[in-house]
Amino acid sequence: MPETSEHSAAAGHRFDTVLIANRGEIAVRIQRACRELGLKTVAICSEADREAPYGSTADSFLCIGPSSAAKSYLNQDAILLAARLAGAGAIHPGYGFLSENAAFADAVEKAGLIFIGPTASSIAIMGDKISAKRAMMAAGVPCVPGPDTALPDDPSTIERIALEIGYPVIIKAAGGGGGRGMRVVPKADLLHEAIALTREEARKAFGSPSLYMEKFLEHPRHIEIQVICDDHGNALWLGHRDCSMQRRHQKVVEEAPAAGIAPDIIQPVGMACVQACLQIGYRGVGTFEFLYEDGAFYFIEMNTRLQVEHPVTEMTSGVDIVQAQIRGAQGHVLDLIQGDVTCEGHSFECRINAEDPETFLPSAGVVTHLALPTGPGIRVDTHIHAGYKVSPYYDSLIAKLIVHAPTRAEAMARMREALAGTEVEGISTNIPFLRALFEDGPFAQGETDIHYLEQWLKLRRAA
Ligand code: MV4
Repeated sequence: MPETSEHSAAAGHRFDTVLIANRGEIAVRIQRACRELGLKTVAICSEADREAPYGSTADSFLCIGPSSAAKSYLNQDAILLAARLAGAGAIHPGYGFLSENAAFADAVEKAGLIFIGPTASSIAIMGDKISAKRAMMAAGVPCVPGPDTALPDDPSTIERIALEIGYPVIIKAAGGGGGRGMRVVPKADLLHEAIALTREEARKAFGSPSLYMEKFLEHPRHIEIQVICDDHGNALWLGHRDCSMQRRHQKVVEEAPAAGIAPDIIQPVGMACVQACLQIGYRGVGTFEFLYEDGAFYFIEMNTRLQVEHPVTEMTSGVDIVQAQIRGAQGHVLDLIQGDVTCEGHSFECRINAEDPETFLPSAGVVTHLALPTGPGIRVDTHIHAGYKVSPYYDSLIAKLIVHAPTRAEAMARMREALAGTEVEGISTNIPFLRALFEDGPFAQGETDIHYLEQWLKLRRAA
């Protein structure tokens, strides 16, 4: 057989050095996966992160700009220059920052480097929530009732669409996502004003006035499906997660699997996601977000990046998602098939944030004392240590506490124990509030939805 580029890629020669275009716990996580695969790493930082330990454990470390993310972690030219200077053959974007920026993925490939993620075209399709929905409907993924086209301008046509869907409806911006640019319309006489307001917001925030309309689901859970695809026509789903426990679209606790969803209910949804990946030629890791209400799943968005909460799926599936993602980018064929994927036990993740317990504003300062839990079934993903200075410039996530146990009840008990063994002093954190949440009865029973945490916080404050 002739030696094709595909075969040499399968032998792992596509790159030997990875630039990690991120900071914090995910920079540490990705670096670890690279080393385990025998790859060299290039760390980058802003001026605020000069002292960060992830810099000294990398093979090279470059400061690429001032503290402001716009001038450092979002500075595409500076990152590409750093990759060239340090001899990186690939760039891992992590999550946030440039991870879902199609223009960056394109610029990386044009510079002759590998973007460890989907193609720029897949990112662009999923970035436009209308084209994402159209692709999913075409692939047989169940979606929220409503057209997979942009709302027209004609008022009477719009009214007819809303009546067909049935009130309440929700107006969403095509360029939105993650909770930005949307508005609920409870009844017909509020329709046109809601559309006008959302359109103006969308024009300003996303540079596009394009909107779409869906049935508004009032009490759904947020359930997502993790997929991983190689460049050779193979796609797998690695189970599901429940991410309903969120406040203002920031997830606080995630778990895998979602409680109380029978395998035969989720199975066809997972298979539809796999089918959709094959149909759109998706590569890399991805997450299909669904709303789940009254026993049915409705697709809302697809995330084309590695997610913060990937560890709960790693714990239950046994698959190292970051390693698999990097190997996929090297051109390797996925080394497992769907039949090999099992979901064992139950996993929770708590996001530990440096924030004020009352106002939720980021709490900057020096960590004067740190104790982290250890023991069977406990994992901590973090970049901090005693003496670490939490800067006010970035996301307040300082650690992820992850547990795994045979059953959901045992995993909850293990998380209580892990939280009891976690001490962070010098800055404020949400640890007291996470401890209280893991004592909550309805949460223990799995009786939550996307509104539960905010209602619980409101009641707690009143008490
Ligand atoms: C919805 C919805 C109800 N009905 N769409 C918010 C984030 C974005 N990913 C989509 N979001 C929602 N879309 C329909 N048709 C309710 C939400 C929603 C939500 C979704 C997931 C997790 C938390 C949420 C909090 C408020 C609203």
